[in-house]
Amino acid sequence: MEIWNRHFECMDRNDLREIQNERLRETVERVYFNVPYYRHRMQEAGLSPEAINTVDDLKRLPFTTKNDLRDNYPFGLFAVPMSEIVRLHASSGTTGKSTVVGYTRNDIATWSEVMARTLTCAGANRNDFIQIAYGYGLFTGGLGLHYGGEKIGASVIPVSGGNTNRQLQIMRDFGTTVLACTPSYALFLAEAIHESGIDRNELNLKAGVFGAEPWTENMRREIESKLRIKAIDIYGLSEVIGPGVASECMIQDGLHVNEDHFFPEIIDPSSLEVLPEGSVGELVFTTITKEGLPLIRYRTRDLTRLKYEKCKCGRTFVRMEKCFGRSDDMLIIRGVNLFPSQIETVLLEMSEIKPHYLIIVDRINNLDTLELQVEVDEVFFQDQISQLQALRGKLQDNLENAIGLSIKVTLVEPKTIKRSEGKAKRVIDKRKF
Ligand code: DLL
Repeated sequence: MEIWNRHFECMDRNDLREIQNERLRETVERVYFNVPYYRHRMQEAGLSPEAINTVDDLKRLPFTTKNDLRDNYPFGLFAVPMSEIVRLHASSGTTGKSTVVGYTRNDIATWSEVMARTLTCAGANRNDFIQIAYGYGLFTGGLGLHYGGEKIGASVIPVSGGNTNRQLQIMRDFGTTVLACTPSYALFLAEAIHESGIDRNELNLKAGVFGAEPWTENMRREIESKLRIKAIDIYGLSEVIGPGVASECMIQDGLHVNEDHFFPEIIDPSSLEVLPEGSVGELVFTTITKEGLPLIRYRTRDLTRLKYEKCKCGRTFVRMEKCFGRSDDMLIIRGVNLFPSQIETVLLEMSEIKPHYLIIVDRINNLDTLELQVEVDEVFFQDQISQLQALRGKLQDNLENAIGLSIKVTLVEPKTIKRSEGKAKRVIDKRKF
């Protein structure tokens, strides 16, 4: 099994700790002097950069959240002048105040490095053809995989997401060996191959690098047997760098975190205390080499557990388990992040609609579907059908503009959506994770 960067990926953990401590000190100093937000937060906590010497001191520092990024939209947490930024991405789903991330030239080099490790973890090398069916654009999936693929010298096919017939044609004609997309799209493609009558033996596929949304071991088995490939789980988030934060190796027993760049902690999402080794909790990252947007103790909201034993593959980096879920209400639909509050905001802006609603998420033919049932105001419900249809159309347009996803809207009579006595149940997620 090849390892892209044996020096770091198999490093003695004591030596790694030294490097992490040194890089953390540099990062803390950088944010203190270059980002007023962090300077104020540290001053409030009575901390100067000298107070942070080792990763054990991290727990004294305040957390950073998605809201902090939004409050400082778009570039307020950047630690370098814009002339140093060579790339911007933004997290999917939200319009207006989305979270914007910036990369310096060195950050792009780091990203390519961690993606080269990720692809090598999946057994890819310069002889491979990597079909990138993650979306290109502001989403980090497409370009992240792209730079990693080029770095290992593979033949990169930047087809981007969608257009299934074209995906299949390319897969067969170009001889794709590694497929990169969301796990749900991989299953969708598997079905499409079956229906198209293409014989699996005409394809050269051997592995897939799947992530950007939660998926289960069952889904993995299904993808592996339908496509006859090794399905590798890859994890990341835009704020930290994009894909490339952690990746499974061929052993498929946890995802190696690129700890020389991203320092992980596990906290209790309610008490915010750091939990003992091996506990399940919320994953928090401090970036220790990033220049454009360094983040201190960024709360991912993803729930998992860390294992520190050395892996059979020889890598010594800590492994995170497959994500169990999230500690907030964010949904991931066709790879797009969606908070129910985004839908509510649109509803509250329209007087014809009552904010009694239900969001129904399902997975039909391996593709996520999104439906909104919403009550119409009594007065409007008396209207003619054509007027109701116009209202439905307007609501659908407003929603699709706001969330960047197609959604089926169903108007229902006043008082038909079940009222709840406790916490309102706004979302029914029928997908089996
Ligand atoms: O999804 C980056 C990415 C692209 C990762 C391609 C892997 C492959 P965001 O759009 O910012 O970034 O969404 C980040 O997606 O906090 C998790 O909740 C979820 N997520 C990402 N990878 C996985 C995974 C990209 N392998 C959010 N398993 C994260 C479960 C995942 N959830």
